[in-house]
Amino acid sequence: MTDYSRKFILDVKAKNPNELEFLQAVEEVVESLDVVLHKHPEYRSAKILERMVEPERVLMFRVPWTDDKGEIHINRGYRIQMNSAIGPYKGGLRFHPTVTLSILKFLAFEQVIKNSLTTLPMGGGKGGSDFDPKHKSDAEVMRFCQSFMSELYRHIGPNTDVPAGDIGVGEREIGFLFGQYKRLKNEYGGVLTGKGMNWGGSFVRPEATGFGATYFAQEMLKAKGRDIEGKVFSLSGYGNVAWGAALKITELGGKVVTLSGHDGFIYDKHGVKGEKIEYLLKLRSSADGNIKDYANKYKVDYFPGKRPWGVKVDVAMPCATQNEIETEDAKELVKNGCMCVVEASNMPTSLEAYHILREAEILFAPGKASNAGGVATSGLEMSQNSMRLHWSREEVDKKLREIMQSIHNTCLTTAERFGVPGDYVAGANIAGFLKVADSMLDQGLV
Ligand code: 2IT
Repeated sequence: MTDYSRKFILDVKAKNPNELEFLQAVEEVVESLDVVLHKHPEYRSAKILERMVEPERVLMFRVPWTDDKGEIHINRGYRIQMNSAIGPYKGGLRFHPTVTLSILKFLAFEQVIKNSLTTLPMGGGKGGSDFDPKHKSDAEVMRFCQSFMSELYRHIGPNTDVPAGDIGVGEREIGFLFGQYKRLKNEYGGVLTGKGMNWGGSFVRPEATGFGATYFAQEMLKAKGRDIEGKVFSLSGYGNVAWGAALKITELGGKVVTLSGHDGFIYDKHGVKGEKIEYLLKLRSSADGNIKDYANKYKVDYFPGKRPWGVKVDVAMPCATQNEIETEDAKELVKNGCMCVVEASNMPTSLEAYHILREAEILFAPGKASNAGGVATSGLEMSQNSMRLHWSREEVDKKLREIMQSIHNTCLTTAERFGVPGDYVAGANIAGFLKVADSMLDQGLV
């Protein structure tokens, strides 16, 4: 690493001392950009990277609400408006007790690069709350969402900032948020994505992240003369992303043998398919959401307190959350001859685990590229809202597939151009960065 990059990382650390996840995300990107910054002094002198790690705006607000018994609760709401060089801020809202400023800044930072790769005009943002929707009634979730939007509405809009879902925010929450926005602004528009099909949503948006990651995996395998047909996949999580991936992997002839929850993982040697995939939707809306319930229902092996990465598979696809593949997990994957890791969640692989996988020359797709299908389809939802029309399922799916193929191609050609052929991480980080950086140069010192 050049002195410039080393000093840059130290400065970001000094300025954001407790934001471990944010620092992790920045460090990974700087590792890839070293060669670009070295070759292009104009980005250095314009302090593009220094600007990119400083959010354009951070909103942090009180969210008071009452539960069904009348007790008052106070949560913390956030929106990080990270970068608007190539379009309005765009990115999900996460409702989960682990949400902190560091988590949302890492997600917003990655979102900027991810959105740049989608080919669509979207800047980057992220938001959410430490509110936990688990064990809450619909009425409680509604009151929370209404309170959250009562502050957020003044900061967002179809041409300003367009939030969507993430962990803990699905169609139900988007509905309550949208209803409150409409009531406060007296405006019906594409201010949120992931909307219901009857009120401005897009076909394929629910499936899009999992479908997109599978299309990406298909392209990676194809580039090596292989195919999804007959391949065995381990997935983590059981939510929206794992559900969409299981649907598409199965359709393309692959087999999904694991899923996981906060309680452990299941191994289903016959494959998660058909009705068992639909069952995930039920599991998601149940109060506890233990993956053990799947094991009990379908009589498969259950491993409490463990992650699925020790299972021998061809492709590992993390679909749950950040840092779910750590050093020991990566060693297991290498030992078992896993050929490919495709990140479907955001930053699931720790930096050290990634270095182990890279060392072992395992094909590796970074989430910024491989999970971009979700936000890309959000972009397509925005287009449809702006045009006030509705594309068919086939049309959206075709566009999603073309976008994933384009991202794959961009990663490979960019990696090649900068002397690191086959390095999807470098390709994604560099290509995503360049579009934003050049736009920032064009727009002057902002
Ligand atoms: O991490 C992500 O890309 C998302 N949660 C989707 C964001 C979006 O705006 O659809």
